[in-house]
Amino acid sequence: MKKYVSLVFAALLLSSCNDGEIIVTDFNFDDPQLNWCGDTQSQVLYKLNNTGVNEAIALRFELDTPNEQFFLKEEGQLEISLNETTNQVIYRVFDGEVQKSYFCNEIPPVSPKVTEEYRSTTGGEVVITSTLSNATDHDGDGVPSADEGIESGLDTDGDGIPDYQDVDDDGDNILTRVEREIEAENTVNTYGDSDNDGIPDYLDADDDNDGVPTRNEDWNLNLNPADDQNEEGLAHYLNPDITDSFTVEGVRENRISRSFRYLVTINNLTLVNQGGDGEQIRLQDYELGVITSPTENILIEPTDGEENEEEDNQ
Ligand SMILES: [Ca+2]
Ligand SMILES: [Ca+2]
Ligand SMILES: [Ca+2]
Ligand SMILES: [Ca+2]
Repeated sequence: MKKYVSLVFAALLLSSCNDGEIIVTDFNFDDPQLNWCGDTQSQVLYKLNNTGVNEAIALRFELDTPNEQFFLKEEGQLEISLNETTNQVIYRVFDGEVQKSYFCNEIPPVSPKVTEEYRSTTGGEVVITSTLSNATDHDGDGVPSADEGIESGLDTDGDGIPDYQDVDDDGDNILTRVEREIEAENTVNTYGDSDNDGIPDYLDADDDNDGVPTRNEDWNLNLNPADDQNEEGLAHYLNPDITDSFTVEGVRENRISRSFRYLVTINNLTLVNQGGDGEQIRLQDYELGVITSPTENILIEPTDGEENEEEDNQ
């Protein structure tokens, strides 16, 4: 007769040995971090525990459409139905230390030996939820996206790149992360306002209010007006007495870093012991763990307002 163990967010796994001895295994792998290996179709997400007991839990699944890897490149959810062939959760206890390479080899190593194995049955569902890792400051310019008008799509310089994705919000060829740190006598919301016109430098296309746009005060035409200075080190673009104007072609590249965090949960997970009496473990809502995608370097080209993203892996 089968024994049924019903657990929600299981902390312990009780398993019976043939001789009746009860082994208490830590099923709640302390570290939520998952490892990944796979090819264009077969994917494995797994984690290991070699503290006190040698155990591993893995989710194997296959992509419907062959892809580089399972990682979604957008926020959303990927749902995978468990079955008994291609998409399965496997929990194993070993007689020795288990290495990271264990699940990534086509042929499992001879040792350590598996002493207990549980496999999931058909019926459960895996949900992989992806969220942006840097959703509070998408462009990494130090001004929170919420303050950069992410809701309204504010585009201060009108280059088609909204402020929350624009590394140079006023289009003056001095990056926002530089301008927001400029120390000025006057400030707006803690950001320096060199000409005290109520517009902080990082949003002001003419920082010294001398009538010459900052981007045109670029004496050496290197797309960086900040390095053109007088002997005292005062940049011409912050010096209202200097009004030389140059025709400057082009803008700084708008590159931002992006990565996603994936939370893997499994609903209605039933694990069946592959040996002995077929003991079952049922988990209504099991959190397998989290994994983060590699960081991508995204180039966003200025447009007339149309979406135009080009991906460029680092
Ligand atoms: Ca812009
Ligand atoms: Ca920005
Ligand atoms: Ca700027
Ligand atoms: Ca200003």
